[in-house]
Amino acid sequence: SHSADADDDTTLMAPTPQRRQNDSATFASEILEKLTYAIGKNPAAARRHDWLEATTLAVRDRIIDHWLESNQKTTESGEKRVCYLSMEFLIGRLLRDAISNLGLTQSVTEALAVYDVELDMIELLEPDAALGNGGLGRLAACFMESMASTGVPAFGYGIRYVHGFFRQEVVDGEQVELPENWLMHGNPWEFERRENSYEIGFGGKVAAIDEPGKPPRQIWRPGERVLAVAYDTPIVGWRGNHVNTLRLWSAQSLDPILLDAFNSGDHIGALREANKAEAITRVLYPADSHQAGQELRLRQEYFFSSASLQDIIRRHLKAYGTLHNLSDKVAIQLNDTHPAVSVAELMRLLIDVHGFAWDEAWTITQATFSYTNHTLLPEALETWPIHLFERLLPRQMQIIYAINAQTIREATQKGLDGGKITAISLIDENNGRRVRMGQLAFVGSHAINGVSALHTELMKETVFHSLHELYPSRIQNKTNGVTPRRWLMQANPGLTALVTDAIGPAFLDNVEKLADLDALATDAAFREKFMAVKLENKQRLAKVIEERLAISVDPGAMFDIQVKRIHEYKRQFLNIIEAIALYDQIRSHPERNWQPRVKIFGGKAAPSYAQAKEIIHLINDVARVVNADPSVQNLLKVVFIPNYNVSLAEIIMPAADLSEQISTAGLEASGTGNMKFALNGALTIGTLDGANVEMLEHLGEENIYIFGLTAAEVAARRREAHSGRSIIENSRLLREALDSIVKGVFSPDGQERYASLVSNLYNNDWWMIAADFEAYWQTQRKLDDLWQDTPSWGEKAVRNTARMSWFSSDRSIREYAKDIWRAGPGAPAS
Ligand code: Z57
Repeated sequence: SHSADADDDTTLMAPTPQRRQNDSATFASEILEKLTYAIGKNPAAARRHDWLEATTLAVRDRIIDHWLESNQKTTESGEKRVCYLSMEFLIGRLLRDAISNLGLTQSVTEALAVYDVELDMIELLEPDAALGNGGLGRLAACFMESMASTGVPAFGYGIRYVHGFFRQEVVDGEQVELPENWLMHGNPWEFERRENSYEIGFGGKVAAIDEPGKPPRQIWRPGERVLAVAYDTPIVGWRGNHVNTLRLWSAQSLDPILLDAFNSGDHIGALREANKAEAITRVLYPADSHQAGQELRLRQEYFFSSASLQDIIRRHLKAYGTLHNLSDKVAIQLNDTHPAVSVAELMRLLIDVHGFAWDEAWTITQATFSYTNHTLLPEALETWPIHLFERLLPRQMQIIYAINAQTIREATQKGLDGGKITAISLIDENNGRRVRMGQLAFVGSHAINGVSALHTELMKETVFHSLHELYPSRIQNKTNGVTPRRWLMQANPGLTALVTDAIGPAFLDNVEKLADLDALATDAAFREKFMAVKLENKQRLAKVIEERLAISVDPGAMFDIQVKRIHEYKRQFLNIIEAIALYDQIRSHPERNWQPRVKIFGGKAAPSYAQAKEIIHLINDVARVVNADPSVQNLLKVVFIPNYNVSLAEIIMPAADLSEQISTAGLEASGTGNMKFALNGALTIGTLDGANVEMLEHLGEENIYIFGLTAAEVAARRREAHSGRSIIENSRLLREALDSIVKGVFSPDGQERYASLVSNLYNNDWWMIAADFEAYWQTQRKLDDLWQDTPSWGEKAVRNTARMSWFSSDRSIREYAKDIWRAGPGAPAS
């Protein structure tokens, strides 16, 4: 077998004897050495890309020193490891992150200056690793960084997509998707571990084996096999104290000769198979909070789950020679249901391959897994048709039936009735028999968590109501967080310098110290410096907008920003309707005291999500008309920034005055953009949804602008079959704004373009846009008033930065480590 005894890990090697010097002269000579001997160029011939690569390689050497030490330490101490299984890791660029966490910013900058090269400039040439869609993938990346920073030994396990999230262009106001190719110039951060590959099977048959004297067993004989090859990227924590591994799997065909034999001499057939194998990790599915439902997607899920479990088992057996104590040494976190098939796969490996009896296998499985739920949206809950599941994974399907039978038996014993049994069942019988991955992940885990307090309560009341009744202590809350290294220190060096100057550098190691800023919120001189930094960040963003879109915006205006995936529940539509109403009002009442605003949007729509694409089109149509109208020139601009991604977010978050977090209450599980904005001193206009609720608690109600229906009120209106018609008829502002859309004011070339978008509000208003419009408008006008009062705005902005430290992903990770994983510093020895 390809995996037998393969010994990847850096873990058994001796620690490197030498520690490299970190002064700028040493760096200058090492960069030159890389340029010469790894790239084959001299400084005169080097292009900017060559400098990037040489610098990356020189920095990488330092990381490797720490990486080997971290692995060695974990292996020797026998500490428990966390394995974070995630279909997505939305990493972004790594060079600045690595340099900054290693404390090398100054020496690398000076070293490059020797060759007349600017670090800030070559950093921009690194491709943005976009192996994720949005919040879920970015959370996984923040968690990887925080696990390294807080010293939790961890592996991230995922997929090495050849093509990450698509690149978005806007052509004639519409989204166009272009393929992304992040590996085009190679990837200096990754290490291929050829020796670390596993066979992954699909299809075929299950045979019952009945040997005399032994209990009968099932054996899976797959009809297809592909190879999973590991690629490792080191993830450096703050001050380089600990380095973890992100292990991504790439699909390769088995040895072509083997395949040829497998297909009995059919060479062309063998090549076709090879292509099919490699297709598994070719591209990231671009649907966020929406289930794709394709067979290839299920193949991806099983492929990376099985490879990760085989790897975990191999490592554990090597160290302990038995799997009985697996859960003492490994905690596996399922990031959403995408890796939920792992529950059945671990059972298969324990029972069929390692000879465990069912009950012990189940005890080990449950003690090892835990599961994070990220959404309640019915269209995002994963289910797979039984016939597809059975054809692709016949043995796992049998195991799922057996888990289901066992669960239903338990529920019946505890007296749950028919309706509740239906809700608990792993098989949905109402939509043509489907496997429910949420139920599978739930029953296979000892802990299940939501990502904000509100979301966790709603999980108990809705999707997992009956499972919660059956297992009342399993669901717990772990509110999301963001890493302050990337989202404050790296993205906002101006603010970081100012804060260091004001309260000292302790907050760099302990972000809670940011609270010391609170006392400075009433200090006029400090506030002015704080707002001066904000202005510089806005100038930087204004420059990007000018360069990319040829729109000039005034950095003195209020930057009102909504950047996130485009989704009906996130209500970019509500925001742009407010912009239209504002446009109308400014023109009809030019004498009023309007405050200059720039409304900035960014985000991608799933390629198959028609309404989301219409909303992008509308925003761009409105932008074109408003920005060309001299009557509102300095008071209102509308901007849609194409291709929103992690790197753009790093420029956008620090430049916001106002953060739009306006989802229909009850639908945004947490939000994490909301945290990045507020940490960087933006005020929030938002609904009582997701983590906004907890931001309100931490910030105090005078420092956040909350409006609109609550989750309970939304649910009640939906039960009453609420529609927007009477609300629209009674609101002149809203009616006129909608009329202008329908009349084609923004789409003279396409009169019918937005007819259905608008008629949905009259007939249904599912997302409560009409219902919340008036409250939203009024709250925006309050913010206009506040904008005029510079000291008050500044005071609230400072308090936002001062009071957001609880939303650090270090805090989230410490909670997971203590309450779910029992791992990391301070965990009881096992
Ligand atoms: C995704 O990005 C999220 C949930 C999903 O079910 C899928 Br699929 C993708 C997001 C939520 O919408 C956010 O509210 C949340 O902050 C984020 O996951 C991280 O938990």
